[in-house]
Amino acid sequence: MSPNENENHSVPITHPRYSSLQYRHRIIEGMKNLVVAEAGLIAHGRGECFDYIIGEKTPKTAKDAIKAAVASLLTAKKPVISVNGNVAALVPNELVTLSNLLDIPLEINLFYSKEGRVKAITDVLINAGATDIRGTNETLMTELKGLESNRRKVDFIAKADVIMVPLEDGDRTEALKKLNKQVIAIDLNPLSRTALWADITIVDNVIRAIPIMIETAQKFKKLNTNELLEIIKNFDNKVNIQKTLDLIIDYITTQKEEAFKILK
Ligand code: PTJ
Repeated sequence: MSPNENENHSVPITHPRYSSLQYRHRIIEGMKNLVVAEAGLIAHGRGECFDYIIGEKTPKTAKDAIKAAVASLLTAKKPVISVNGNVAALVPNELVTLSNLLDIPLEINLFYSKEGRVKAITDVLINAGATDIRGTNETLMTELKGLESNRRKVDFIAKADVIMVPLEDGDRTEALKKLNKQVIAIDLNPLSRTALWADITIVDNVIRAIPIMIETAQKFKKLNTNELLEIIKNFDNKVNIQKTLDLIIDYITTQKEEAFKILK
């Protein structure tokens, strides 16, 4: 669902930041319903700030990373998509569409443990049509080595070879890498530890990146394994992050020139 549809709000549709404010509203509602952690509001604000300096649109570098990510998910033996409160509040339908299209489980994995949160997120995913949700049964959980936060408790992630982590805090990607797992991150901050440790880093907003992943998955499902492996082989995450940082510098330089035209 686009934020312009079916949402009751007090923000006029003509407001220049209408869409952005609608997503804020989803995060706030999510917090009231236990889906989003209190800190999720702050995380969202940090994301907005980074989104601003990439021009609030998907850069070419993110599109290239998305191609490698989808190829990687399609060729993986045991892929999984990790779900936290923010992503469940922002793009539940898109997340479920991607999971169903690629036949990949969604695993709820939270940094902030609080009574009722897993149930609230499970309900959101079920309402969006999810058929394979993991991370809900404590008896199936094991602990990831090298991680002390609540994120250490995992189910299918322990067995997975490729893990997609849309929008999250620092140290889990590092822990997953030390366990020889492949990590795909979506993070608006190209300098975060998650972004730097991941094998494939999509520097974009999850609200834009996941729909593009869906389109890409529809196309790539027609490719054979060798073609998909070639896409992965031709992708260099280090070069891609460097190019993203250059793009940010260029954007800020242009914005500086624009600001000077207004400043007296
Ligand atoms: O639901 P939980 O308990 O698992 O907690 C989730 C949050 C997000 C609260 C937790 O993982 C956290 O505190 O994360 P951080 O350390 O604030 O990091 C979040 C990262 O995601 C930052 O690098 C943000 O720039 C980035 N980010 C925020 N919003 C978006 C985003 N990246 C992509 N799309 C966004 N919409």
